[in-house]
Amino acid sequence: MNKDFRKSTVYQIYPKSFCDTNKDGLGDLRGVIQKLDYIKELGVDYIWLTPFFVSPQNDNGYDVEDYYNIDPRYGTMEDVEELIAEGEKRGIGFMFDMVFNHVSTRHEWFRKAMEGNPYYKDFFIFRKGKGGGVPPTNWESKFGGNAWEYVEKFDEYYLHLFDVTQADLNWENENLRKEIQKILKFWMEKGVRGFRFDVINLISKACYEDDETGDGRKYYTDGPKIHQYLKEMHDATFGTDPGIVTVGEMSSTTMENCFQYAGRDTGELSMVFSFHHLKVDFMGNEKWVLVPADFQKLKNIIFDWQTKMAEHNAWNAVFWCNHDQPRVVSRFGDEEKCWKESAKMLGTIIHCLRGTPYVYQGEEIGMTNTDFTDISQFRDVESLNHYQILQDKGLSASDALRIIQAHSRDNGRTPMQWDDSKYAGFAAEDSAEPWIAVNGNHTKINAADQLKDEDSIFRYYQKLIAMRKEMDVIAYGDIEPLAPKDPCVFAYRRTYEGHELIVAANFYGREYTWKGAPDVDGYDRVIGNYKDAVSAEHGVMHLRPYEAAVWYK
Ligand code: TEU
Ligand code: CA
Repeated sequence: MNKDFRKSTVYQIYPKSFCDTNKDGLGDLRGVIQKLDYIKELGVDYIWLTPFFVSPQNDNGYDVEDYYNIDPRYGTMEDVEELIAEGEKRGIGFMFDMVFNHVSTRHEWFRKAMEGNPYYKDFFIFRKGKGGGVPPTNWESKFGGNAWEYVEKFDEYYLHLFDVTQADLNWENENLRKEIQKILKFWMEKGVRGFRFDVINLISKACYEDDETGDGRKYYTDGPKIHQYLKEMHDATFGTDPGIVTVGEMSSTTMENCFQYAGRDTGELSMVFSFHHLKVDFMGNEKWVLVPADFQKLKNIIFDWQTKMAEHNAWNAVFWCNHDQPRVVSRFGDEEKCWKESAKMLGTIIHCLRGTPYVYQGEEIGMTNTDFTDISQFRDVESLNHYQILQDKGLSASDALRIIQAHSRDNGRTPMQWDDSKYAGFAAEDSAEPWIAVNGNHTKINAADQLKDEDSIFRYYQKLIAMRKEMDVIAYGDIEPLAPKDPCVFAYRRTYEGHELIVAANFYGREYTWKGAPDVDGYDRVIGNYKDAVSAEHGVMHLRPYEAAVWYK
């Protein structure tokens, strides 16, 4: 099963929130098997599964205790083998999520390190403090607080860029790198068709110094040996099999580095996730604030990445949603009045871009942010930490909650809405309560209804995914931004071997007349989120609220 990743679409599953088959309130691997026909119906080529390896679940599996075994809460190795085989039957390949920047402090390597075993101690980053209880550097953990944890026994600290139970690995150590290669080969032999590498651009630390102007990220992001490490991993493992697709999650990266990470001939990865376009409702790098999304900035970033990555023969993953992000229809669309139109509009923008689109579970039915009204309903360690940090900074509990509601990763983690039953079909009605509450709007937003409705968001995503397969211009074409400075319109042109695709979208909920639009006379309108055609004549388009349409010639 070798696929062209440029024609492919990936569906991301967060198993814990997808489907629970044994009634314990947690989604599981058998739940994924059960829903493979649904995913097949959508038309995707790959499924990226977030981690289900043995883990204490402090960060929902991104804290891996054992890369070779399955957390019993998710299932068994037999389930994984069956899952891969069942995917294969349906022409769907699996991408597993490999977390190699850190391991759980319960991982055997860390336990041995803590016993004082020097071989394993060097798998981690232990450093002396500055004395008087001052850690080695002032770097901040991404989940809040200082990034170093004191170990009395050694009078040293270990580095954790994420939770205190996620200890960073020392990639300088060749034995560690060999262990990583072993893990990848193990899963390749099981028939895995791809990998997603968690925060992989953080593995090479430049030095351990105070960052007087920031949080430390300049010392560990896109570090000095990162390309060397990726090439080495590529050559020793997945590089030997051209059928394997890889995507690196690149935290706060630069485009120059991505030219190389995801270059056609650079021998590193197939493609990259970058996040700059999802920080347009932040204040700089500060996520825990409430500011309106900056549309101009969003367009600038997307177009900049689109055109420059193309110039450098490098490949993007294109996406709005994942398990770390709020739901896009709530974020950039309108979950109330124009729910369906805005969800389809946002899908149109992503799926016609140059890159491999990723659909996050529930996005294809327009799932929204949570309806949580109390902090006790949230589960994510990052949200809970920052709820406290915001109040320590002087915010009231209710203001802190409003910020958490807008930005929490739990917005993307409520159970998949399969139907309108008590637990949305995520779990049976007589199951244990889901580990995180179902959104009350599942009576209105659910997969069962949308499968019956030809005009649903699901059916629209299905068409978008099929279009990429049918039209080379979407998969291979060049991209030219249109009206990059227009305050309402998101539009671009794709061209390939004499064919042309024009994508136009009104990003807002008010009618808008776009003067200077391209003339689409003589083009076929191939998809749109309103039943009748856009009114367009001689370069003037009248776009209805959140209207999106695509023309082909
Ligand atoms: O996320 C990396 C990461 O830095 C962010 O997406 C992070 O969740 C957010 O920016 C914090 O504001 C990856 C995984 O996708 C995430 O689920 C894990 O928690 C994290 O790595 C640690 O493994
Ligand atoms: Ca279960």
